[in-house]
Amino acid sequence: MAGKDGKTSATKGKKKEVKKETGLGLSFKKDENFGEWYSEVVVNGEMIEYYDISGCYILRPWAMSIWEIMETFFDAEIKKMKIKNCYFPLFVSSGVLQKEKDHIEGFAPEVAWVTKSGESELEMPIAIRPTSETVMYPYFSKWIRGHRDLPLRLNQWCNVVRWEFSNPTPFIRSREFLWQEGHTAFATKEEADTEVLEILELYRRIYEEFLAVPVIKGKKSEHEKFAGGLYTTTVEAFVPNTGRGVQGATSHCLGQNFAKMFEINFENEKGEKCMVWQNSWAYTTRTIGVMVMVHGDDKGLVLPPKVASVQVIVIPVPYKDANTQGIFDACAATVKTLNEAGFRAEADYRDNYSPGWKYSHWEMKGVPLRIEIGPKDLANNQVRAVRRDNSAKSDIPMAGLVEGVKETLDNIQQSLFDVAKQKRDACIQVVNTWDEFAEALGQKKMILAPWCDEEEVEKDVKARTKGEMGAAKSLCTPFDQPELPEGTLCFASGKPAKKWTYWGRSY
Ligand code: 87F
Repeated sequence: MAGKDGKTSATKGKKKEVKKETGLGLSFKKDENFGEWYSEVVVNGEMIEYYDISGCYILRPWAMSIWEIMETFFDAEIKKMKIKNCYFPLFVSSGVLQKEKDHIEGFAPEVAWVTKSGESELEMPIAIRPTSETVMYPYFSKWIRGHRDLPLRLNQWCNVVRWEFSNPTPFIRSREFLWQEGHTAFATKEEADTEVLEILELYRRIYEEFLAVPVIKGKKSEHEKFAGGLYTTTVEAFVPNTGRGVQGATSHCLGQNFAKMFEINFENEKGEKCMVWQNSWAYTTRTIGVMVMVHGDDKGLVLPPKVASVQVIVIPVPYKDANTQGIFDACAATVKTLNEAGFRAEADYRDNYSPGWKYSHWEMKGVPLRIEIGPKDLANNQVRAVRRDNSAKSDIPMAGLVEGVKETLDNIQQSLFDVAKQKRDACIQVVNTWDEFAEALGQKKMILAPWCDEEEVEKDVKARTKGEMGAAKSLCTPFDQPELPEGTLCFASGKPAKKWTYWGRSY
């Protein structure tokens, strides 16, 4: 029977069980009901609050701090590449937005418009940027005159709005999201090509080194690339629980398509008029959602130390007749030592919660390492350390605190990546025939298959796999290509295969 809250008595019973212990906990299990688990974990982990407009979410400090850590890294890296930050307006006039008709055509239904101020209709509706090509490129045309104005390399950190209609999901698919968008112009294609890969490598590092999420670098098919560009490169992640690929970030070479449309020309050394070569690239707050999906567990979020705003939570465990002040002082000293060594550590001194409640609370929030200090630890001049990722416990002598914590956090970071990679790799299936492909898709695999690289065949794959779960599509052609033996045939068309490509369902 469904209860007041719409849950069946079975799920309610489960919830009660968890609640009895600590007052915290998740009512859904990651392996049993992934969708509900995800919604619950981002809310209970205090990353997200739902908002009264569908597809819009509040990013709470716990999520925003992760975004800022990635931003600090990426911003410093692009500045080393002489890319400069700027800010263009949020609003786009309809004339400018529609200037590049082909590019906007397919996306038009997702563009949000402002039509009124107060009670009066605007003379012309104004669009809210879904991306900034059409906003920026008229000014590229104005600012670029001669070869000395090149390269022009700009980036902006901002929000964009895309009025999506399908299944909004916090971080993964929201109607407003945060991103950086880079837009650059060069005199030569070679320079543009080089930058595409340099940026893609930074995206790989964000996923693998910061979020501990393995990704595959590759090229999008003609069908899946950004239609306005020349070619699209991507880092593709995979969520084993749902068997879906996720486009993690993209770095496009736009070629000269936009230069032609927006008349972005320059005079070269010989005084000849030339068109620039352009790139654009972006990563978004989706990164955070992928991280949650990959590492989270039945106790809540699991944050990699490199992006956790609290890496170590110190919890006093006083006993009735023990030296409570001594324990609190040891906690404060521990936090101070760790902060001075550069770790993000905090203590939870709240006296209205029990240590057990605090353990669950910080586990839910995914703090990588918990330090407990009780009477025994105080007497032995040590702390008890408990890892979030695998629950392993160890005693660290106070004298070796900094070294011990450093080693443990490094180990957690590496281990999260290794475990995620192992799970991802276990989901990769190499197939050669349609039957093998269909079977692997049914098993939620990420499929590596030899392909003839024809757009019609990809459309056909989509059509043949259409169903409740969504169609399969090409995810990317990995740069790292296995050997393709002479005479290998396409899994879908039976024609000679040209390359190995990853396929699967995706977000
Ligand atoms: C939605 C509405 C209008 C994606 C849209 O990937 C336009 C668009 O152009 C649109 N959704 N796109 C493609 C964005 C391409 C490109 N823009 C700069 C990027 C990286 C950053």
